[in-house]
Amino acid sequence: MNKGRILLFALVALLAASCVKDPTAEPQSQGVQSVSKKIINTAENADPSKLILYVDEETADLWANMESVTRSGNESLDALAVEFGAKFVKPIFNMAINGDQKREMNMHRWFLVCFDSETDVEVAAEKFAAMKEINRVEFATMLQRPKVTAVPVHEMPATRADNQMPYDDPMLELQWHYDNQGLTSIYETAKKGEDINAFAAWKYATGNRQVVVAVMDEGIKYTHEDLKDNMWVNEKELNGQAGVDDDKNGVIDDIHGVNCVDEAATTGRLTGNISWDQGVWKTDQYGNKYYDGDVGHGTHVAGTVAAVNNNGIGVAGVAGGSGNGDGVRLMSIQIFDGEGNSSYATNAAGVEYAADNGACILQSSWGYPLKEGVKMSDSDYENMGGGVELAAIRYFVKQSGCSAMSGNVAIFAAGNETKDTADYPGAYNEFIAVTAYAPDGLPTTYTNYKQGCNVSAPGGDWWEFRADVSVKGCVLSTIPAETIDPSTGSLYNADYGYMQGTSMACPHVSGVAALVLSYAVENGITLTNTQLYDILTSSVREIDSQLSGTKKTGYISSLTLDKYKGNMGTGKLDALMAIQSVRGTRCVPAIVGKELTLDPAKLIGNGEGFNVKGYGEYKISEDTKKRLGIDRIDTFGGKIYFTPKNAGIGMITITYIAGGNAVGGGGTTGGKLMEKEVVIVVRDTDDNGGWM
Ligand SMILES: [Ca+2]
Ligand SMILES: [Ca+2]
Ligand SMILES: [Ca+2]
Ligand SMILES: [Ca+2]
Repeated sequence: MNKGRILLFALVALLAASCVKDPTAEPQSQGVQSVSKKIINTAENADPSKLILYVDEETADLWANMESVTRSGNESLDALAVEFGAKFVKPIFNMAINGDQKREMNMHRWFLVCFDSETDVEVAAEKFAAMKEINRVEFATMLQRPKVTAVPVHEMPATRADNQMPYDDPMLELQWHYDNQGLTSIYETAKKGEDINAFAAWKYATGNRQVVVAVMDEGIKYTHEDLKDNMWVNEKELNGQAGVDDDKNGVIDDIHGVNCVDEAATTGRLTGNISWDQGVWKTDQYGNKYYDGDVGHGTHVAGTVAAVNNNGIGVAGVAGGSGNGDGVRLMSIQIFDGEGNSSYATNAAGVEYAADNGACILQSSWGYPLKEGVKMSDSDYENMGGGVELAAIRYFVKQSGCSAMSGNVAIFAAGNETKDTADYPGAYNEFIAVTAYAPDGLPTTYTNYKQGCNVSAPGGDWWEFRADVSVKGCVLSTIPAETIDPSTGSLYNADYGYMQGTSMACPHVSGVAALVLSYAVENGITLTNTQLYDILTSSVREIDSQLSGTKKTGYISSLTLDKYKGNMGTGKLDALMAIQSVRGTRCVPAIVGKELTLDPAKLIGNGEGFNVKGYGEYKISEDTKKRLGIDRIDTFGGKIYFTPKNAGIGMITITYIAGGNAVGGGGTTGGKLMEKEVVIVVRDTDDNGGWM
């Protein structure tokens, strides 16, 4: 087992400290704020040629219309621009689209200044911060590349019987994260049912073209055989002229999304050139060669959200459709390109692009960890800089990219530093941060937990006991074959591969969010983004009862579980429950081997016993009976009784009489006969502390 492959699947950037309140707040007292307090972060890990400035209203208007970088109309600022060799000053946000709302959110006041390479930006920052027109100065902190590698696998024929599988994608049976059969061939301690319950959910929703998920990551390989049909397409650019911004959205030739790195590094401009296989070989200080470049992270994440389902090839995606051109669409917001990374400034522009071009979910498997030893508090986060990025994400959340939802949602990976705090920005209470569990339903060794973490999803785990099969406990998805595998130095040369990380857990939640919205679109239901957040964090199976003692994670290593108790978020996201929540269907917990009583009076309203009577009739599918191991069902006094023998989730429709004591003669008068769908969630143990 190559140790180098195992760790560091997070995007890492060191943080810097100083002190200012709300990232976009006005200075508390005009003119007397000290220079140091206006400089939010440090130049560590920042783009050395740029500064991000938040300016006052007057300067914002001057700079928006400046003739040249040294002729803005403000002589003292112009003098500074000359002194430090500023090449350009440009607004970070595109005020030509939705400008009124952006102005209301003060987005017109953020500017990017680019300097000559000889300029000392730290000195420049001091000078700019000393100007009364400048309210904030941020160094353009760069995201750090994901230090990860995929383990490539070639497509292999299916072995599970067709009738056990919802779709014909041959590798779907290896995607335990959708439907975990508890196979030890996949993971030594794998447990049946530790998955997002996708198969059951797909009976209700599989995807919808109206839902656009922006994947903010490496570029998506949009030509991938198992992704290309679910790519978002900007038709005007597709059918337009090369080199021309045909749809006038500010980006030239943006057919499948934008690149926030490449040209942005020199001009601050986004381009439409998405790539996924750029990189260079470098030599470290000890003379060792290493690869610095794309590793397939973005293509892998995209496949989990929406690889094309039921197309007879490869894998399936959570919201990849049913094989009828009905998957959700993937927009590529490229923040890594070869050895290059995006910074706060270009990230912000990328998020704005997603908002202005119809995305409703921001899938963000990246983040900035807090400095070691720093405990999370509001002020700590504000010390990081990133105010411009936060402004963009807040703007994204306020837009509505999907007709079925007012507002959008942003979902982040919690991070992989095994720390008790989610990475920024997912740690903010206004965004979801996703922790990762292994095929045994227990926390992974790498996942962050506790503060700021909201919900858990499968992130996968290496297994070191049996190296030959260990990788199967990771998440299987699409990868670009022509990208270099950093661990071998040769090309992946395969279209599918395994990766692990909260980066892999996050797209499961984005995928379920996309499924819920697809269901809403198709059933004429409208939600608010707050409701969707609520659905994603409350449609969960509990995890805490499993979290005591230790878990073996290798020959000699083990993981202490108690510290994760209460700290993995609300629980493990269940796609079926999430869709049922939109439908308003009640979920009832049950225990393997224990008799369950379904009393209609307790399933209506708040369950306190309403004036309804059971009618003793029910509908249940043979599939559900078989799956939950229900051999017989008894009815007595209008109640329904049965004992499930297997863990799992199933649906039963019960009949009850509302408003009256009995159905009249022949069933045509008296109380109204009603049907109610109930989801039965059967677990293995009864010490589960009440997941409802
Ligand atoms: Ca365009
Ligand atoms: Ca064009
Ligand atoms: Ca497929
Ligand atoms: Ca959070």
